Amino acid sequence: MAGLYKVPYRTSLAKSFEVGTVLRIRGVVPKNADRFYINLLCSDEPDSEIVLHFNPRLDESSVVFNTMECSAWGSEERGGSPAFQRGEPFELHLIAKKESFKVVVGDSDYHQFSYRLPPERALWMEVGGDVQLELVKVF
Ligand code: 9QG
Repeated sequence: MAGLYKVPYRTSLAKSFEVGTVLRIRGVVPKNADRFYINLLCSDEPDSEIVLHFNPRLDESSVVFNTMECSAWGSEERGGSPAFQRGEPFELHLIAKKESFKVVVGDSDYHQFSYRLPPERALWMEVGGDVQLELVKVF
């Protein structure tokens, strides 16, 4: 079933993702999902650097965090216990803290991803892959 937002969903941010910014996303993981991603991007160009690549992998029961600088992926960091499940709705918050992105899934702190690129370099965001997207809010 389609979500309220057409995926891939890409939008420019009203202001840069500086410390204090919160991104709230609600969606549903389709029953046959393998992977989806949320990218915070420096630009709308195809070779944009990626300040945060947040990549739930149902096919690996884990979540990969990474950056892309100069068209190359950095080293992958993985979150702990599986936070997403096929066929289940989810809500997550990506919060720009002083030194890291804090990711909260549902009511639980899930992971802190220390900055490799300054968060305020993120001016665009994109959600893609196997996900039904119901709500995107930046505040
Ligand atoms: O696999 O890992 C994150 O480290 C790559 C994936 C890639 C990222 C990357 O193929 O997939 O998750 O843009 C891409 O190709 C994304 C969706 C070593």
